[in-house]
Amino acid sequence: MFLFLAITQAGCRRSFPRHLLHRITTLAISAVVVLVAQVINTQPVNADQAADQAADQAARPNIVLIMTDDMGWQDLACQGNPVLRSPRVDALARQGVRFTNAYAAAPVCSPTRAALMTGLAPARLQITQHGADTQRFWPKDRKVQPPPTRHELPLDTHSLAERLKARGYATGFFGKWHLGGEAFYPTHHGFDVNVGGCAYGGPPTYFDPYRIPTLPPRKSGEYLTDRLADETIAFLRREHDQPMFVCLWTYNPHYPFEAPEELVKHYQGKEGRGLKNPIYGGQIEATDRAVGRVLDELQRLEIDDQTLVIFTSDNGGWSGATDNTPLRAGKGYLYEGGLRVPLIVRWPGVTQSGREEDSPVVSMDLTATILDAAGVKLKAEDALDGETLRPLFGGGNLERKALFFHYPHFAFHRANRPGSAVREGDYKLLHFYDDDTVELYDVAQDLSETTDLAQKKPQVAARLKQRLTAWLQETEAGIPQRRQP
Ligand SMILES: [Ca+2]
Repeated sequence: MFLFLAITQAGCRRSFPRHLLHRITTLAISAVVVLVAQVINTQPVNADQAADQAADQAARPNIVLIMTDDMGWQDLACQGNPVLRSPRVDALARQGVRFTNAYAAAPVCSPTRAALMTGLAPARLQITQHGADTQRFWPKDRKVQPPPTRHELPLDTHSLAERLKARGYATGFFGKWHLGGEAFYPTHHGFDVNVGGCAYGGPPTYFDPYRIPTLPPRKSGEYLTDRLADETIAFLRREHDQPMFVCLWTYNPHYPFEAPEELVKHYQGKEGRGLKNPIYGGQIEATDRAVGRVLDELQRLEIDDQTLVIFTSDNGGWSGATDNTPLRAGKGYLYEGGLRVPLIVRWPGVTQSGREEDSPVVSMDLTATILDAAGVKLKAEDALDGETLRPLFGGGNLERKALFFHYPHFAFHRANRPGSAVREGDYKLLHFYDDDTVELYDVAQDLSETTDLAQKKPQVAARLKQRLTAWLQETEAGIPQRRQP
């Protein structure tokens, strides 16, 4: 109609006076508007529909998803660390639910990031390694060859940001992405804004100028985590008249060791149980400070009671930087030190303050929880590898019986063994591909995984191994191939 009017207007310009033409156009538009209004008014008014719409609006809380990088299970005071200070995250734990058996989807960065963003297991996504699996990670005397892995989040996956954007959310990404180069940046996965997200697995430096392609320098010497908090806060101030989905995926406390002097000072001379490096202590505290500032802003904007806040980490602590005791090993291993992470959920009106929850949960559950909170309904073919945590908050249970992990690679340190793992109830079975052996632990009784029960409980081991094999087949997981000696 408007195209027709425009053509008519252009064609008649020479023979009609301009003011007359303008009047005809205005009258035609008015007629259309009246006609449309009448059609709308003749629709039957449905009170249920109106109520549904109102409920729908209310059912879109803001979502702030904070994920730290390499923060270990013991890297917070509220997790039991005797030295590190984390008052703001500790306070969040007192206001929400703290999970004591939370797992990252993988023992290294990118697979967990991809899993959280899509709700699909790393094995299913075929994103199982931290970036490209380069030859420098392969020991010369390796018995198996790792399978191929993707290191970019494919554009045809349905990301959290895309699904929430379709629900009317403003979407902002702040921090470390590590899911591909420019063509795969957060802005290609449903985020309106990307500050700091790029292909990097760690920052070249934590001090401005950062040399991060998506984060222009601002103030020389400024600390990266403070800057990311500033950018997140600016987004909250700008967009809070609509539901917001904010990812603050801090680069911290990942390598390099760099922290503000005033925070490092506190940890000097305190090395020992819970602290290997005073600078790392400063990095944890800087992270806590940034989280606190973002939480303060939610309160200042009076939207904290309409905001679901999740705090977690992408894999276990790197043993070169932190003390994962009492857990066995660290980042890059399928033992608990590599997989177990802090997890706190504060969901106003849903979670009870100060609760601890010991059900085993995994990164993809957070995806499902967020979609549940936002009222996103998935089609059957879009089923996730996670479950909403909502039943747990009401004292119920999750439906699934086991959690699965697949890391068929050599980590950056080359000291691990490519393997897969399953946790069912209190038992955890690890299967290693180099010599096709299994280990079985009761992680409730033996948190440090010191006593292998595979010989003592062959039936349990066989059952778990069978489950794991079936899951690997169902997800079409890439399996390492034995090399000729
Ligand atoms: Ca990481």
